[in-house]
Amino acid sequence: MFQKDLETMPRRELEALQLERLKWTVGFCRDNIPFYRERLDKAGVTPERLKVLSDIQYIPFTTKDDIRDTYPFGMFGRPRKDIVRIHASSGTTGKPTVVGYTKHDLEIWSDCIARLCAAVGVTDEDMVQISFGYGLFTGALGLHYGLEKLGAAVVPASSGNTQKQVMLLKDFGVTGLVSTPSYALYIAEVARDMGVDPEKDLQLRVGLFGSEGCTLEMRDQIERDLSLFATDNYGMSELGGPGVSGECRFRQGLHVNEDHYLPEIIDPKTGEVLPAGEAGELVVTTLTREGIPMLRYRTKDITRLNYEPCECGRTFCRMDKTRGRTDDMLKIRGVNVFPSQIESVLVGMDKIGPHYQLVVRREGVMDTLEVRVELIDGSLLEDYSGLEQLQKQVRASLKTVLGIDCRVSLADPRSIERTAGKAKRIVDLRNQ
Ligand code: DLL
Repeated sequence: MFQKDLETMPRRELEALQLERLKWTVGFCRDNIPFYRERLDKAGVTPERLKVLSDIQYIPFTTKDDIRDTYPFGMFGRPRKDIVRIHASSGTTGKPTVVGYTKHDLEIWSDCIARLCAAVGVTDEDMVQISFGYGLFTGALGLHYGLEKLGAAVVPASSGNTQKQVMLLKDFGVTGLVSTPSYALYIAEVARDMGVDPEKDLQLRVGLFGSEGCTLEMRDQIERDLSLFATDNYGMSELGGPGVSGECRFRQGLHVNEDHYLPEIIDPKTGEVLPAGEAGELVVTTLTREGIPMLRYRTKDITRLNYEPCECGRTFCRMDKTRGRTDDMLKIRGVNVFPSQIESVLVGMDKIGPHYQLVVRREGVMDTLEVRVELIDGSLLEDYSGLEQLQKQVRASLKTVLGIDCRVSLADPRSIERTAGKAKRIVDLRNQ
């Protein structure tokens, strides 16, 4: 463990530390950020009023719109001279949400990342290739400094130029890979095309994946394709980036770095806090951030928290792999459908590849769903009855899990776009 004393702190002590830090954060926000001062005054919240952790419920939520409305630096808690790094969300439309870091924030960020890397057994003997795009995106630089802090050698490959990625993995004898799960699959595909057999020709041991969802089925496929042990890591720009939570080697949920992030689960419709163990929207309060502290930030990600002790000895609670985002949930003929449910059906099915796309259309007042999957073997396109049979089979499997019927189209091998970052799974044609 990278910081064993902190990572295994008894829960009572941890909760006392969280309360102390929550009070500090509320005081810091009131003193330094006019946006928060106004909100907290209106709600009558002062640090002194927070007697127990559950008093957090009196603090109003913060949303992405709040950050956008104060674009670019209106939520910063420190003057410009104390900010040493800027990142921004990967949002493709509108203004990005901007985050700033003080030196202290960067130190803590690296600690949080180093913990997650150590939790999968990364050491100073490892060489880790970072195949996230370097830039405003938090993924690459976040992992970069955390891995260096741990003493691992970093190969800052950035994303794209996939043949070169494979060459570096092979020639350098890289032992760890950092990327999105979908890009990892693509790297494996290109490696095969280049005649590189990951099991024999590469020395990859671990993969730290994140930034997008990855079902267990997809994880199995990545592990098979790249011959490594994969973990899931979660975070978001508004909370500083990766480092909020990640899996240990037991992979029974993602340990939240609870001394720096206080998680809650709420009912996304009512905003009511849900009891431990229930699924709902994750809300996170930062406990030590100065650059841009967040009070009860609504992540829109759906998950569940588990406070049972973990076999690894860490006392930090674990969040389930996220089920999806409240804004990615599709409502098809009245039934809620998450892309992750579809992924769990498709990935690993015979004859079809792991890449897929979901096309949503509006027909009348109903939304309809078309699931596009790729054939592994293009010659099946000539075998009409085989094709029809496969289509039926995919459709039936989807129906069993989703409870609704959807259209299935089988596309040519490799016809679905590959990306070096987050995969674009949903094609929404509803407003066209
Ligand atoms: O994706 C930060 C990050 C970088 C996390 C590298 C992990 C590794 P954003 O671009 O702001 O930040 O996107 C945040 O991505 O609200 C989730 O919906 C989704 N997301 C991030 N990690 C996971 C994950 C980074 N492990 C948004 N599983 C979040 C599922 C994830 N979804």
